[in-house]
Amino acid sequence: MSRDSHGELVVLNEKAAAAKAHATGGRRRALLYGAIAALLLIVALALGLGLGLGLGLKHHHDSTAPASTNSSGQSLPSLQPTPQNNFVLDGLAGQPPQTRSYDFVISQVLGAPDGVSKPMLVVNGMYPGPTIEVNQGDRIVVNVTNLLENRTTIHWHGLFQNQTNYYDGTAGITECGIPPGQSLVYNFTLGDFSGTTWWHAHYSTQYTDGITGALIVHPASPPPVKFPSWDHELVVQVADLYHTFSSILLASYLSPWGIDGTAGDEPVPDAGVLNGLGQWGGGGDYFNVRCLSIWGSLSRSKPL
Ligand SMILES: *[C@@H]1O[C@H](CO)[C@@H](O)[C@H](O)[C@H]1NC(C)=O
Ligand SMILES: *[C@@H]1O[C@H](CO)[C@@H](O)[C@H](O)[C@H]1NC(C)=O
Ligand SMILES: *[C@@H]1O[C@H](CO)[C@@H](O)[C@H](O)[C@H]1NC(C)=O
Ligand SMILES: *[C@@H]1O[C@H](CO)[C@@H](O)[C@H](O)[C@H]1NC(C)=O
Ligand SMILES: *[C@@H]1O[C@H](CO)[C@@H](O)[C@H](O)[C@H]1NC(C)=O
Ligand SMILES: [Cu+2]
Repeated sequence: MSRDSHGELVVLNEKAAAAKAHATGGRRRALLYGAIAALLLIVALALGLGLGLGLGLKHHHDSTAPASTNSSGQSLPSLQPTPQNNFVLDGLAGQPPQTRSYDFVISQVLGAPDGVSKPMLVVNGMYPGPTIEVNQGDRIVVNVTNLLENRTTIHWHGLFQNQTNYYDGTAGITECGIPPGQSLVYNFTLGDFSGTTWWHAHYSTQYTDGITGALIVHPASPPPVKFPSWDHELVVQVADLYHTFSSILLASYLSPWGIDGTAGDEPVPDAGVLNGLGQWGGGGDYFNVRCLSIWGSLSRSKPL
Protein backbone atom coordinates (compact mmCIF):
# COMPACT_ATOMS: atom_id res chain seq x y z
CA MET A 1 0.00 0.00 0.00
CA SER A 2 2.57 2.56 1.11
CA ARG A 3 4.97 1.39 -1.60
CA ASP A 4 2.20 1.87 -4.24
CA SER A 5 1.37 5.38 -3.08
CA HIS A 6 5.08 6.24 -3.04
CA GLY A 7 5.28 5.03 -6.68
CA GLU A 8 2.27 7.13 -7.60
CA LEU A 9 3.85 10.18 -5.97
CA VAL A 10 6.99 9.73 -8.10
CA VAL A 11 4.94 9.46 -11.33
CA LEU A 12 2.99 12.60 -10.46
CA ASN A 13 6.24 14.43 -9.77
CA GLU A 14 7.56 13.30 -13.16
CA LYS A 15 4.48 14.61 -14.99
CA ALA A 16 4.65 17.86 -13.10
CA ALA A 17 8.34 18.17 -13.93
CA ALA A 18 7.68 17.62 -17.66
CA ALA A 19 5.00 20.32 -17.68
CA LYS A 20 7.25 22.86 -15.97
CA ALA A 21 9.49 25.36 -17.76
CA HIS A 22 13.02 24.18 -18.74
CA ALA A 23 14.50 26.59 -16.23
CA THR A 24 13.20 24.56 -13.28
CA GLY A 25 13.61 21.16 -15.03
CA GLY A 26 17.06 20.46 -13.58
CA ARG A 27 16.02 21.09 -10.00
CA ARG A 28 12.89 18.97 -10.48
CA ARG A 29 14.94 16.11 -11.91
CA ALA A 30 17.36 16.31 -8.98
CA LEU A 31 14.37 16.17 -6.57
CA LEU A 32 12.94 13.23 -8.52
CA TYR A 33 16.21 11.28 -8.36
CA GLY A 34 16.38 12.09 -4.65
CA ALA A 35 12.87 10.73 -4.18
CA ILE A 36 13.69 7.53 -6.12
CA ALA A 37 16.89 7.06 -4.09
CA ALA A 38 14.91 7.51 -0.86
CA LEU A 39 12.33 5.00 -2.12
CA LEU A 40 15.05 2.43 -2.90
CA LEU A 41 16.49 2.98 0.58
CA ILE A 42 13.06 2.35 2.13
CA VAL A 43 12.62 -0.81 0.05
CA ALA A 44 16.14 -1.95 1.04
CA LEU A 45 15.38 -1.24 4.70
CA ALA A 46 12.08 -3.11 4.44
CA LEU A 47 13.85 -6.08 2.82
CA GLY A 48 16.52 -6.03 5.50
CA LEU A 49 13.95 -5.84 8.28
CA GLY A 50 11.86 -8.55 6.64
CA LEU A 51 14.85 -10.87 6.37
CA GLY A 52 15.92 -10.06 9.90
CA LEU A 53 12.43 -10.70 11.22
CA GLY A 54 12.14 -13.90 9.24
CA LEU A 55 15.44 -15.16 10.59
CA GLY A 56 14.51 -13.91 14.05
CA LEU A 57 11.22 -15.79 13.95
CA LYS A 58 12.92 -18.96 12.73
CA HIS A 59 15.48 -18.63 15.47
CA HIS A 60 12.63 -18.12 17.96
CA HIS A 61 10.99 -21.31 16.80
CA ASP A 62 14.13 -23.31 17.47
CA SER A 63 14.42 -21.89 20.96
CA THR A 64 10.81 -22.76 21.83
CA ALA A 65 11.55 -26.47 21.76
CA PRO A 66 10.23 -27.56 25.16
CA ALA A 67 12.83 -27.10 27.86
CA SER A 68 12.90 -30.25 29.95
CA THR A 69 14.84 -28.49 32.69
CA ASN A 70 14.03 -25.52 34.91
CA SER A 71 16.22 -22.43 35.12
CA SER A 72 18.58 -24.14 37.57
CA GLY A 73 19.14 -26.89 34.99
CA GLN A 74 17.33 -29.57 36.99
CA SER A 75 15.03 -31.85 35.02
CA LEU A 76 11.32 -31.19 35.43
CA PRO A 77 9.07 -33.84 36.94
CA SER A 78 6.26 -35.15 34.72
CA LEU A 79 2.67 -33.95 34.79
CA GLN A 80 0.50 -36.38 36.76
CA PRO A 81 -2.86 -37.48 35.34
CA THR A 82 -5.77 -35.72 37.03
CA PRO A 83 -7.89 -38.41 38.75
CA GLN A 84 -11.25 -38.74 37.00
CA ASN A 85 -13.12 -38.21 40.26
CA ASN A 86 -11.85 -34.62 40.09
CA PHE A 87 -14.56 -34.12 37.46
CA VAL A 88 -17.36 -35.92 39.30
CA LEU A 89 -19.23 -33.76 41.81
CA ASP A 90 -19.93 -35.24 45.21
CA GLY A 91 -23.34 -33.75 45.84
CA LEU A 92 -22.84 -31.84 49.05
CA ALA A 93 -26.50 -30.85 49.24
CA GLY A 94 -27.91 -30.85 52.74
CA GLN A 95 -24.57 -30.66 54.53
CA PRO A 96 -24.36 -27.99 57.24
CA PRO A 97 -22.27 -24.87 56.50
CA GLN A 98 -18.62 -25.62 57.10
CA THR A 99 -15.04 -24.71 56.28
CA ARG A 100 -13.61 -26.59 53.28
CA SER A 101 -9.81 -26.69 53.32
CA TYR A 102 -7.44 -27.37 50.45
CA ASP A 103 -3.69 -27.48 49.95
CA PHE A 104 -2.40 -26.14 46.64
CA VAL A 105 1.27 -26.66 45.76
CA ILE A 106 2.25 -24.83 42.57
CA SER A 107 5.19 -26.15 40.59
CA GLN A 108 6.69 -26.44 37.12
CA VAL A 109 6.38 -29.78 35.31
CA LEU A 110 6.82 -31.23 31.83
CA GLY A 111 3.44 -32.18 30.37
CA ALA A 112 1.89 -33.18 27.06
CA PRO A 113 -1.86 -32.50 27.30
CA ASP A 114 -2.34 -33.15 23.56
CA GLY A 115 0.73 -35.31 22.99
CA VAL A 116 3.12 -32.39 22.42
CA SER A 117 5.62 -31.93 25.23
CA LYS A 118 5.77 -28.50 26.94
CA PRO A 119 6.79 -26.99 30.28
CA MET A 120 3.70 -26.35 32.39
CA LEU A 121 2.84 -24.57 35.64
CA VAL A 122 0.34 -26.60 37.65
CA VAL A 123 -1.30 -27.11 41.04
CA ASN A 124 -0.56 -30.38 42.84
CA GLY A 125 1.24 -31.72 39.76
CA MET A 126 -1.89 -31.98 37.62
CA TYR A 127 -3.84 -30.18 34.91
CA PRO A 128 -6.52 -29.09 35.47
CA GLY A 129 -5.93 -28.69 39.20
CA PRO A 130 -8.18 -29.76 42.08
CA THR A 131 -11.89 -29.02 41.82
CA ILE A 132 -13.14 -26.91 44.72
CA GLU A 133 -16.69 -27.96 45.52
CA VAL A 134 -18.60 -26.23 48.30
CA ASN A 135 -22.06 -25.15 49.37
CA GLN A 136 -23.24 -21.56 49.41
CA GLY A 137 -22.51 -20.28 52.91
CA ASP A 138 -19.36 -22.37 53.36
CA ARG A 139 -15.92 -20.93 54.09
CA ILE A 140 -13.04 -21.76 51.73
CA VAL A 141 -9.51 -22.01 53.12
CA VAL A 142 -6.71 -22.73 50.66
CA ASN A 143 -3.06 -22.89 51.66
CA VAL A 144 -1.22 -22.01 48.44
CA THR A 145 2.49 -22.86 48.36
CA ASN A 146 4.62 -21.46 45.57
CA LEU A 147 7.44 -23.70 44.32
CA LEU A 148 7.92 -21.65 41.13
CA GLU A 149 10.89 -19.41 40.40
CA ASN A 150 8.53 -16.41 40.04
CA ARG A 151 5.82 -14.98 42.24
CA THR A 152 2.27 -16.28 41.79
CA THR A 153 -1.30 -15.75 43.06
CA ILE A 154 -4.59 -17.59 42.83
CA HIS A 155 -7.71 -15.65 41.86
CA TRP A 156 -11.16 -17.01 42.72
CA HIS A 157 -13.05 -15.93 39.64
CA GLY A 158 -16.36 -14.16 40.03
CA LEU A 159 -16.62 -14.23 43.83
CA PHE A 160 -17.61 -11.09 45.72
CA GLN A 161 -14.82 -11.17 48.35
CA ASN A 162 -16.95 -8.84 50.45
CA GLN A 163 -14.61 -7.58 53.23
CA THR A 164 -11.81 -9.94 52.12
CA ASN A 165 -10.68 -8.28 48.93
CA TYR A 166 -7.05 -8.88 49.99
CA TYR A 167 -7.75 -12.57 49.21
CA ASP A 168 -8.97 -11.81 45.67
CA GLY A 169 -5.60 -12.94 44.33
CA THR A 170 -5.02 -10.30 41.68
CA ALA A 171 -1.29 -9.57 41.54
CA GLY A 172 -0.43 -5.88 41.65
CA ILE A 173 -4.02 -4.96 42.58
CA THR A 174 -4.99 -6.70 45.82
CA GLU A 175 -1.72 -8.46 46.64
CA CYS A 176 1.94 -8.45 45.67
CA GLY A 177 2.11 -12.15 44.84
CA ILE A 178 3.37 -15.12 46.84
CA PRO A 179 7.19 -15.11 46.68
CA PRO A 180 9.00 -18.26 45.52
CA GLY A 181 9.17 -20.85 48.30
CA GLN A 182 6.46 -19.22 50.43
CA SER A 183 2.79 -19.88 51.23
CA LEU A 184 -0.33 -17.79 51.58
CA VAL A 185 -3.55 -19.03 53.20
CA TYR A 186 -6.57 -17.66 51.33
CA ASN A 187 -9.58 -17.63 53.65
CA PHE A 188 -12.97 -16.31 52.57
CA THR A 189 -16.72 -16.89 52.48
CA LEU A 190 -18.94 -16.77 49.41
CA GLY A 191 -21.63 -14.26 50.30
CA ASP A 192 -24.63 -14.70 48.02
CA PHE A 193 -22.64 -16.36 45.26
CA SER A 194 -23.63 -19.77 43.91
CA GLY A 195 -22.85 -21.36 40.56
CA THR A 196 -20.08 -22.78 38.39
CA THR A 197 -16.88 -20.78 38.16
CA TRP A 198 -13.12 -21.35 38.22
CA TRP A 199 -9.93 -20.42 39.98
CA HIS A 200 -6.71 -19.51 38.16
CA ALA A 201 -3.29 -17.95 38.61
CA HIS A 202 -3.48 -14.17 38.32
CA TYR A 203 0.18 -13.35 37.93
CA SER A 204 1.31 -12.46 34.41
CA THR A 205 0.27 -15.16 31.91
CA GLN A 206 0.85 -18.11 34.27
CA TYR A 207 -2.67 -19.51 34.08
CA THR A 208 -2.33 -20.24 30.37
CA ASP A 209 0.51 -22.64 31.28
CA GLY A 210 -1.87 -24.72 33.41
CA ILE A 211 -2.75 -23.14 36.79
CA THR A 212 -6.54 -23.51 36.52
CA GLY A 213 -9.35 -25.52 38.07
CA ALA A 214 -13.09 -25.62 38.66
CA LEU A 215 -14.85 -23.89 41.55
CA ILE A 216 -18.39 -25.15 42.14
CA VAL A 217 -20.72 -23.52 44.65
CA HIS A 218 -24.02 -25.36 45.16
CA PRO A 219 -26.93 -23.01 45.87
CA ALA A 220 -28.45 -23.12 49.34
CA SER A 221 -32.00 -23.06 48.01
CA PRO A 222 -33.47 -26.19 46.34
CA PRO A 223 -34.07 -26.04 42.55
CA PRO A 224 -37.41 -24.68 41.33
CA VAL A 225 -40.28 -27.17 41.72
CA LYS A 226 -40.61 -28.14 38.05
CA PHE A 227 -36.85 -28.31 37.43
CA PRO A 228 -36.00 -31.62 35.66
CA SER A 229 -34.22 -34.14 37.85
CA TRP A 230 -30.68 -35.30 37.01
CA ASP A 231 -28.63 -38.37 37.85
CA HIS A 232 -25.15 -36.96 38.30
CA GLU A 233 -23.12 -33.83 37.89
CA LEU A 234 -19.86 -33.80 35.93
CA VAL A 235 -17.45 -30.94 35.34
CA VAL A 236 -16.23 -30.35 31.79
CA GLN A 237 -13.45 -27.76 31.46
CA VAL A 238 -12.75 -26.47 27.96
CA ALA A 239 -9.47 -24.63 27.36
CA ASP A 240 -7.11 -23.35 24.68
CA LEU A 241 -3.71 -24.97 24.61
CA TYR A 242 -0.46 -23.30 23.49
CA HIS A 243 2.58 -25.44 22.71
CA THR A 244 4.91 -22.54 23.50
CA PHE A 245 5.57 -21.49 27.10
CA SER A 246 3.54 -18.32 27.76
CA SER A 247 6.42 -16.00 28.75
CA ILE A 248 7.93 -16.61 25.28
CA LEU A 249 4.58 -15.90 23.60
CA LEU A 250 4.14 -12.79 25.76
CA ALA A 251 7.57 -11.41 24.82
CA SER A 252 6.87 -11.73 21.09
CA TYR A 253 3.30 -10.41 21.51
CA LEU A 254 4.69 -7.27 23.21
CA SER A 255 7.50 -6.79 20.68
CA PRO A 256 7.08 -3.95 18.14
CA TRP A 257 6.64 -6.47 15.29
CA GLY A 258 4.12 -8.58 17.19
CA ILE A 259 3.88 -12.33 17.24
CA ASP A 260 3.48 -12.87 13.49
CA GLY A 261 4.74 -9.64 11.96
CA THR A 262 1.73 -7.53 12.95
CA ALA A 263 1.85 -5.68 16.26
CA GLY A 264 -1.13 -6.49 18.48
CA ASP A 265 -2.00 -9.87 16.94
CA GLU A 266 -2.75 -12.31 19.74
CA PRO A 267 -1.21 -15.79 19.68
CA VAL A 268 -3.41 -18.43 18.10
CA PRO A 269 -3.82 -21.54 20.30
CA ASP A 270 -2.29 -24.72 18.88
CA ALA A 271 -5.02 -26.99 20.19
CA GLY A 272 -7.88 -27.27 22.63
CA VAL A 273 -8.38 -29.54 25.61
CA LEU A 274 -11.33 -31.00 27.49
CA ASN A 275 -10.55 -31.63 31.16
CA GLY A 276 -6.87 -31.26 30.29
CA LEU A 277 -6.77 -33.76 27.42
CA GLY A 278 -6.56 -33.05 23.72
CA GLN A 279 -5.20 -34.45 20.50
CA TRP A 280 -2.66 -32.99 18.12
CA GLY A 281 -0.94 -34.61 15.15
CA GLY A 282 -2.16 -38.06 16.11
CA GLY A 283 -0.95 -37.83 19.71
CA GLY A 284 -2.73 -37.24 22.97
CA ASP A 285 -5.09 -38.92 25.33
CA TYR A 286 -8.85 -38.65 25.83
CA PHE A 287 -11.73 -39.47 28.06
CA ASN A 288 -14.54 -41.74 26.92
CA VAL A 289 -17.75 -40.32 28.29
CA ARG A 290 -20.93 -42.22 27.66
CA CYS A 291 -24.07 -40.67 29.02
CA LEU A 292 -26.24 -43.59 30.09
CA SER A 293 -28.85 -43.81 32.81
CA ILE A 294 -26.66 -46.27 34.73
CA TRP A 295 -23.97 -44.91 37.03
CA GLY A 296 -20.41 -46.09 36.52
CA SER A 297 -20.22 -45.43 32.80
CA LEU A 298 -17.52 -42.76 32.98
CA SER A 299 -14.24 -44.22 31.87
CA ARG A 300 -10.88 -42.95 30.75
CA SER A 301 -9.08 -44.74 27.97
CA LYS A 302 -5.95 -44.56 25.89
CA PRO A 303 -6.27 -44.00 22.16
CA LEU A 304 -6.25 -47.27 20.20
C1 LIG B 1 0.93 -24.34 54.06
O1 LIG B 1 1.60 -25.38 53.38
C2 LIG B 1 3.01 -25.36 53.56
C3 LIG B 1 3.61 -26.43 52.66
O2 LIG B 1 3.05 -27.66 52.93
C4 LIG B 1 3.35 -25.56 55.02
O3 LIG B 1 4.74 -25.49 55.20
C5 LIG B 1 2.67 -24.48 55.84
O4 LIG B 1 2.89 -24.73 57.23
C6 LIG B 1 1.19 -24.45 55.56
N1 LIG B 1 0.61 -23.30 56.24
C7 LIG B 1 -0.44 -23.41 57.06
C8 LIG B 1 -0.88 -22.15 57.72
O5 LIG B 1 -1.01 -24.46 57.27
C1 LIG C 1 14.22 -26.86 39.70
O1 LIG C 1 13.67 -28.17 39.87
C2 LIG C 1 14.08 -28.82 41.07
C3 LIG C 1 13.55 -30.25 41.02
O2 LIG C 1 12.19 -30.26 40.70
C4 LIG C 1 13.57 -28.01 42.27
O3 LIG C 1 13.98 -28.63 43.47
C5 LIG C 1 14.13 -26.60 42.20
O4 LIG C 1 13.60 -25.82 43.26
C6 LIG C 1 13.77 -25.97 40.87
N1 LIG C 1 14.40 -24.66 40.78
C7 LIG C 1 13.73 -23.60 40.33
C8 LIG C 1 14.50 -22.33 40.30
O5 LIG C 1 12.57 -23.66 39.97
C1 LIG D 1 9.66 -16.21 35.31
O1 LIG D 1 9.47 -14.90 34.83
C2 LIG D 1 10.35 -14.54 33.76
C3 LIG D 1 10.11 -13.07 33.47
O2 LIG D 1 8.78 -12.83 33.17
C4 LIG D 1 10.06 -15.42 32.56
O3 LIG D 1 10.91 -15.11 31.49
C5 LIG D 1 10.26 -16.87 32.97
O4 LIG D 1 9.89 -17.72 31.89
C6 LIG D 1 9.38 -17.20 34.17
N1 LIG D 1 9.66 -18.56 34.58
C7 LIG D 1 8.71 -19.45 34.79
C8 LIG D 1 9.16 -20.83 35.16
O5 LIG D 1 7.53 -19.18 34.68
C1 LIG E 1 -20.92 -6.96 52.53
O1 LIG E 1 -20.83 -7.29 53.88
C2 LIG E 1 -21.45 -6.33 54.75
C3 LIG E 1 -21.13 -6.72 56.18
O2 LIG E 1 -21.47 -8.06 56.41
C4 LIG E 1 -22.94 -6.27 54.46
O3 LIG E 1 -23.55 -5.31 55.25
C5 LIG E 1 -23.13 -5.93 52.98
O4 LIG E 1 -24.51 -6.01 52.66
C6 LIG E 1 -22.37 -6.88 52.09
N1 LIG E 1 -22.45 -6.39 50.73
C7 LIG E 1 -22.80 -7.17 49.71
C8 LIG E 1 -22.83 -6.53 48.36
O5 LIG E 1 -23.09 -8.36 49.85
C1 LIG F 1 -10.18 -17.94 58.51
O1 LIG F 1 -10.82 -16.73 58.90
C2 LIG F 1 -11.72 -16.85 59.99
C3 LIG F 1 -12.44 -15.54 60.16
O2 LIG F 1 -11.52 -14.50 60.28
C4 LIG F 1 -10.94 -17.30 61.22
O3 LIG F 1 -11.83 -17.49 62.30
C5 LIG F 1 -10.21 -18.61 60.93
O4 LIG F 1 -9.38 -18.95 62.03
C6 LIG F 1 -9.36 -18.47 59.67
N1 LIG F 1 -8.83 -19.80 59.33
C7 LIG F 1 -7.54 -20.01 59.03
C8 LIG F 1 -7.14 -21.41 58.72
O5 LIG F 1 -6.74 -19.11 58.99
CU1 LIG G 1 -10.71 -14.81 36.50
